[in-house]
Amino acid sequence: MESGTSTRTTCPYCGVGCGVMATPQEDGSVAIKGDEQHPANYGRLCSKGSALGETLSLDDRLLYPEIAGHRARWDEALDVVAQRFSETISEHGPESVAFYGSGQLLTEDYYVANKLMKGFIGAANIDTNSRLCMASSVAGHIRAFGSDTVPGTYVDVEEADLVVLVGSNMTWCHPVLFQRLLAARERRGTRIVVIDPRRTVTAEAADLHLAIAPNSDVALFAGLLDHLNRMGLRDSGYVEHHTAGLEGALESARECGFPGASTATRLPAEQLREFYTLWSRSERVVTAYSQGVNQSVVGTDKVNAIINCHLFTGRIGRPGMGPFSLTGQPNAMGGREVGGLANMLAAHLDINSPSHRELVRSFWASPRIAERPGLKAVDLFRAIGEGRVKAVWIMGTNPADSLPDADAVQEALRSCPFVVVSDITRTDTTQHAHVLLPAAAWAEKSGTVTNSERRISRQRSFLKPPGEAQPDWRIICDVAARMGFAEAFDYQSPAEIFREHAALSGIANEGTRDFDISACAELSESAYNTLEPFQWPRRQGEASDADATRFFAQGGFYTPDRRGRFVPTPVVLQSVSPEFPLILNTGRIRDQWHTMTRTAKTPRLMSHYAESFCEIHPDDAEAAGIAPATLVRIVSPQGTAVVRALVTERQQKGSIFVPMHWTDQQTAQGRIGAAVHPGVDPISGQPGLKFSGARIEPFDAAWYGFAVLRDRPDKITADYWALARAEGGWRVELAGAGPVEDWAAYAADLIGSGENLETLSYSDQDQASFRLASFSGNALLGALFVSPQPVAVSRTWAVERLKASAINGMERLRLLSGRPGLDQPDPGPIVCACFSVGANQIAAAVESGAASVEAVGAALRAGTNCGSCRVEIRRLIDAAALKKAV
Ligand SMILES: Nc1nc2c(c(=O)[nH]1)N[C@H]1C(S)=C(S)[C@@H](COP(=O)(O)OP(=O)(O)OC[C@H]3O[C@@H](n4cnc5c(=O)[nH]c(N)nc54)[C@H](O)[C@@H]3O)O[C@H]1N2
Ligand SMILES: Nc1nc2c(c(=O)[nH]1)N[C@H]1C(S)=C(S)[C@@H](COP(=O)(O)OP(=O)(O)OC[C@H]3O[C@@H](n4cnc5c(=O)[nH]c(N)nc54)[C@H](O)[C@@H]3O)O[C@H]1N2
Ligand code: SF4
Ligand SMILES: [Mo]
Repeated sequence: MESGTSTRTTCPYCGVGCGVMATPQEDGSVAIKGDEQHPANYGRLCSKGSALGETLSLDDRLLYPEIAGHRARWDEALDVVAQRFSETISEHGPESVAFYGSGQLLTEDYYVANKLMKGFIGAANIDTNSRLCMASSVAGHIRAFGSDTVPGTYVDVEEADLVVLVGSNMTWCHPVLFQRLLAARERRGTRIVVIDPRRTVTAEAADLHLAIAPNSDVALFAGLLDHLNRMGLRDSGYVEHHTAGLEGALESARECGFPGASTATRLPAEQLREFYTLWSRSERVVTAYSQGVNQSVVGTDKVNAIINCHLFTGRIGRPGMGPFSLTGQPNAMGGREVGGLANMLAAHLDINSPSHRELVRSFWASPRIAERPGLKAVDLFRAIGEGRVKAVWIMGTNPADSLPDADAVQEALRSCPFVVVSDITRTDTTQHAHVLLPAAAWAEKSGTVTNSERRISRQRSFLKPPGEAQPDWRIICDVAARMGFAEAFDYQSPAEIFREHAALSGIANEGTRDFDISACAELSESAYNTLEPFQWPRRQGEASDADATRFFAQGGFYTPDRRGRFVPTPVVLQSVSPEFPLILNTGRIRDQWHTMTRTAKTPRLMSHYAESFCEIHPDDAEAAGIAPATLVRIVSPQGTAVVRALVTERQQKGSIFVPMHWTDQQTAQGRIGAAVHPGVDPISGQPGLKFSGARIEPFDAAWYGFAVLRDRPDKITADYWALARAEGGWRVELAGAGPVEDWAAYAADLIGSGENLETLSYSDQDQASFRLASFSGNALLGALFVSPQPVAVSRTWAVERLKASAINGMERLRLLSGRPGLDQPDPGPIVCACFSVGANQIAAAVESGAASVEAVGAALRAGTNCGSCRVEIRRLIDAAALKKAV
């Protein structure tokens, strides 16, 4: 793409699906802006979206195919993949091979992968990381609606009087939608309720936070249904004409009732009552939910307990109301449309229906079609470990970290006779690959994605793939051709695949299936290239000017009798064992994306949290002998992880929280997936990633260290380390269980050594504390701080020294002492990633009179770009006010 030309594309991170304008610059960088015309974001971007330009560097990218760790030609690599898959199939049958894909693949990639597996290999062993993400929503939708349909739109979030966020940390995970909600609240006084065992930033922004006991959502909503019934709030017309099965659901609701809900959730009665009253009185209510609902062994029941309340009151499919599953990944929804899950067929057709199977088979003109559902993610990797699946192709996902019981997953991959991985960089998963295929990345790929509100948007390439990287759809088609299916996979462009996908959605549909984009079946290349974002359905022959599409206001469900279903949701209490008495909850932070293969490339995004942590309630920390900022070992029956202790009352007693993001690429023992329990919801097969039994113990550190480094170290020798990119270099946290003999030698190993370096060092008598800084000319090459306690050096300030143009005299001594001078105020931990504004700077602005988030923004710009940090700024203002009051 010529520099200066803007391309309209879509953000590759969350399911909000924001439009992005990417403009390559003459210096090789790319300017990123929100697309003002895109109906998901109208120009806004969050911290991750805004930093996309910084993730495009080619260091770490895979540039060439590899076989057994050695560079190979594409035709060699593709031959090996096709041959090994074909051999395995002919020897052991089609179910001995599998694909494991991702909600981050584009619809076109996904479509061909699914077609190859289900129609040509003839098994349904294609599953995806969406199993870890959306499966319970899909199953809940299908149980209630007969189809996997999200009834509402983003506009509903803005037009509601009450928005209930269940198990959603929307401030951090769907930031632009959250900003839209906050703007709507300004206009219309929307009430926001957050249901989350933790006091998250989202909970702090809410009018009411229900810190329920983990996994008690079913009881909360069963109790609500009972309350609605007692209050006579049934929409009798709707229930009578459009639904079935109410009695069973009411019975389980009655059994639970207010007392049951109260016991299970452990909420104060008046809080529970307040919530029930609010929900009852607000006709315009949206109940939006995410992983606190889906990632549970009772996830599908949670989904249906929520939907039951909406069906009962007829609050569905009309402006400002409805249940709303927030999809996680940029194309989780697109993956569901093409049938990327092992228990689905393409185009929302049913794999269990012989006529649907025949319909797809004849449309594809394929020799066979999968006869039954395939293995779901957790079972799939178990089958690999047990040798039942002998060849697997992993695309666009990192199961060695993101699956529960992740050490067992690594073991399974190690034992698997043939592993193919398509990725853009090296990960904990790629190290198990017999064949490694370099995929084109976001900036280089073209296709479509579907966001949480069923809106299909184009992703458009604006850079050439580096080295020999290829788009996923092409890699899959090339393998298919080599397996003997050239004709069926002879696509010349993503548009051609999209047309076929659209055509399939309309075949024998006639309103019997929700997913229908048959109006796009004839789309020309140029119409595809200029395709504007649109919401499905878009049926052939129907006007395409609808600015919002909704489902089910007038019934019309996709069950055989077209009635929606109430589902009984009995309350099953979850418990932990005395040996592993804490509930380990896992999830996300604001500035990282999953296993960090892209977001860890940007210093800005690494400055919010530079290492992993474990939120622990002060009482639990004390009982386990864990002091703030020390290291904690999390132990479960599955495995262990070591991270920093973050002692906070935001965490409820009895539970701990660890982010899912850190891997062996960034830290020594921080893969929390290793400690996560692999139990799944029996209906959806989705693992309960938010609830594992665990215990915590102190990691006995003989010493702690912190270093800033200009160059990435080749190797880090420490029992604990966490490495992060920083402006001008790297920062690393360290700790060791045993003594280090020679700190100067240790520092030289880490920082680098050379002839022309000037080194200053300091150590106390028993060598328990040690500091060293190395300079090359005027500039800092690296500094190491060691202490028997967690190192008390300002990280932000020390990191800033790396890019200081000249450090001389006094400044060198200050650096060694780890204390900023008065003329170099310490910004403190970074709060606003967009403008790199630290907590100390915000506190100083508050001290000098900035009493609102707006005033802080006016003084420092903090919070004025993406807005994702505004709740954290509010928290600092409130803390200062509290300090004044006491
Ligand atoms: N910054 C960032 N944003 C992302 C992503 C990312 O990696 N980083 N990933 C994207 C993806 S794929 C997804 S799936 C979404 C996930 O988005 P979210 O679901 O919002 O994020 P999580 O942090 O996984 O979990 C949400 C909350 O569920 C709470 N929770 C735990 N147990 C329970 C429970 O029993 N009941 C209730 N009610 N709540 C509970 C947790 O405490 C947590 O705060 O985020 C998307 N957006
Ligand atoms: N403990 C715990 N575990 C969890 C969760 C949790 O809350 N707690 N959440 C779960 C959820 S909701 C999700 S969605 C998963 C996410 O987990 P993963 O899917 O494993 O995480 P990612 O880091 O997004 O992995 C995407 C991979 O695709 C690569 N990639 C990027 N672009 C492309 C491309 O265009 N083509 C190809 N071939 N590769 C590409 C990236 O480099 C990266 O290695 O994690 C799940 N695991
Ligand atoms: S909210 Fe942020 S991460 Fe999600 S799509 Fe928009 S810019 Fe990307
Ligand atoms: Mo997800």
